[in-house]
Amino acid sequence: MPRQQALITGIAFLLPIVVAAADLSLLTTLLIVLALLVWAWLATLVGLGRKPGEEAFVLDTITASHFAEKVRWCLDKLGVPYEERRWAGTLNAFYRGRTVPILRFRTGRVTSHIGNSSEILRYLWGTFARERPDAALFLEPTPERTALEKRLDRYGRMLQVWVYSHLLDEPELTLRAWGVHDKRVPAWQRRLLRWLYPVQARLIRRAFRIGPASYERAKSGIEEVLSEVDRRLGEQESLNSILGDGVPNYTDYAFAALSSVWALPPNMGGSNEPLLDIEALPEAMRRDIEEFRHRFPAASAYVDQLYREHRDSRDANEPRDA
Ligand SMILES: N[C@@H](CCC(=O)N[C@@H](CS)C(=O)NCC(=O)O)C(=O)O
Repeated sequence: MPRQQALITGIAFLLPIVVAAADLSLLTTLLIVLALLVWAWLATLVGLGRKPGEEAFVLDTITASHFAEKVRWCLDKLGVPYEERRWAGTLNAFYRGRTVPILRFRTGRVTSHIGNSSEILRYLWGTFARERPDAALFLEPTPERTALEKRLDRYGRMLQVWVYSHLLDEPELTLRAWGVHDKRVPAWQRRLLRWLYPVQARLIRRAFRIGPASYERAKSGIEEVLSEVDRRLGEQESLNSILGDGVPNYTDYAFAALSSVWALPPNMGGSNEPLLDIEALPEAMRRDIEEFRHRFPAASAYVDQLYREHRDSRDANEPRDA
């Protein structure tokens, strides 16, 4: 549905150009407008007519989004079926004013949606704590967990600054992360993204104020969180949970998912190969990654362990690279 609406809106925007270029008559133009209105109306009716329960959850994502990975991981752990819809990176933010992940679900006859990974997790807890109490226990938002989650969300934002500081001057790598080779992203978006790259890169630079000072701030903020996690894990006998709960909870999955930006696990997003090859990364980025691994061995071993033992290759058989 959202893609169909985006398509109808796109056509409506392009229509004046088509009318001028093809010198269409008033009657033809009116008929096209009428057809578009009927199409939009039918799409709405089909949505209303769909039985509740069909397409229970739809998760909007982009190829490389550590915040989307956090929600995806928790949905997988919860064991609820969902359909993932991948968009090309940056298009949602700068042309629709939305970030991913977005969770869409049926509430009665209508479809509702929530953005922002932490709010999505609260919704899942609210819904499944009663329906599947055992399976949902890892989502319980205790005060300790929500306090850690806030710091982890800041860590996620600092990682965005860090990764873009290293990658924006490497269009091919950035475009790969934004999904130009990902067959699950619609082909028209992948093509559009290639054309728009210089604009998108500028917008990202401005949005995150990319520069030497923001890079330094982000890197030291990242190291602060890694040091805290490393210390907490070091105090425990086994690597089971940052907060010492004995078994991983959603903050552990969030930490690993957000860290996937530098840990580059082979099965990020339930896939079966790393999104970016470490050897292909800019040297300064590789140096930072080596430093994170060297200075924070328990934290980085924990990310690897969680990806190895708690992350399935859910969609390993789906087509991925074009
Ligand atoms: N606080 C938000 C942050 C989400 C966010 O920054 N998402 C990025 C991807 S990691 C995004 O939507 N980028 C824009 C886009 O790709 O269109 C959350 O927790 O979900």
